[in-house]
Amino acid sequence: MKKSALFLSATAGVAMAVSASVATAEKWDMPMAYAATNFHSEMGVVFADKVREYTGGDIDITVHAGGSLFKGGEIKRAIQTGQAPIGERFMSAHANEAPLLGWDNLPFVATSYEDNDRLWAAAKDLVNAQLSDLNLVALYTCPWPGQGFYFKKEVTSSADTQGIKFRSYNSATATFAEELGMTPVQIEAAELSQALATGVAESFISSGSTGYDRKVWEHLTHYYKVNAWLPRNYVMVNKGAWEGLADDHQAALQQAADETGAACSAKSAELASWYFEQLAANGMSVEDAGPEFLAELQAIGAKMTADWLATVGADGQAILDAYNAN
Ligand code: PCA
Repeated sequence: MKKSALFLSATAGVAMAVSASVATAEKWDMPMAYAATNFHSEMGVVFADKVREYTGGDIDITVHAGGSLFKGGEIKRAIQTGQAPIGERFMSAHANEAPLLGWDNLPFVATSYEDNDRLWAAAKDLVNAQLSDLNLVALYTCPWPGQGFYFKKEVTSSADTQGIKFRSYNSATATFAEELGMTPVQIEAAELSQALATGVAESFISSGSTGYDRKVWEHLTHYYKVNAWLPRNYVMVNKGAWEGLADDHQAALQQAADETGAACSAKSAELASWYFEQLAANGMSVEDAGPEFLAELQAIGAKMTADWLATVGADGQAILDAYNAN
């Protein structure tokens, strides 16, 4: 029961308190950035259902997928400022503002779900402290499948990538593109099909998941598996909204979040190769990146990790040291 309902029960009697507690069931809008049919968004609905169940209906979350309530690029700000109490976003998209949040976008550092979990374990406390400074509390995180490159032609080395218009999703991918001689433009997944259709972009890096969601076979022909990193989305709550919850509600949300985070990770791993099958079934060539291209990507990746460490400093080194120690 909410504090306001308790106050009413003291002043206006039990009957009033009962109706007040029903009437004040907390309604939370939850903006999410990706397609409603994407597993991240479906898991958001699972989370909302669990929260309703575990709070006995006291907290009623409505998911708004596909950037329909706030666009992907607006979601964090909306939650920081309390325009929405809860929402979901791609964590490394915030690395331009808080470089530590690029921990999951380090090329070739953690290329499997297991290693990505270990890296998250090493990063979690520092990431949570950073988010707290941004007035946010992370409830759960969930990885995308490994990242590879989409093109509309065969690519065997950076000689083939010069001058290509590249859709980036954060500052690290823009850097990656520039190192390959491409021209980056940041575009939300929700606007990706249109950008490809109009020629604003003709290449991007992502998982098979986003290529599938956006039917990119309508515009592109080649996917090169690289598994460069497995970046995470996270569900975040406004810190004030979180601290204003009664202890039992906090515990209920955390339980729902822990269960959903685990289920979402498992779903991501389960779907990873299925997405590739769908790309191939729709006519795309889906192959491992060739040795020359891969060697170039690895060299760029090493430089990007070094740059990240130089920017983030001791906290970044502490994350990689802890990760490498176990
Ligand atoms: N899909 C998201 C982020 C990472 C991914 O696999 C996107 O391309 O926007």
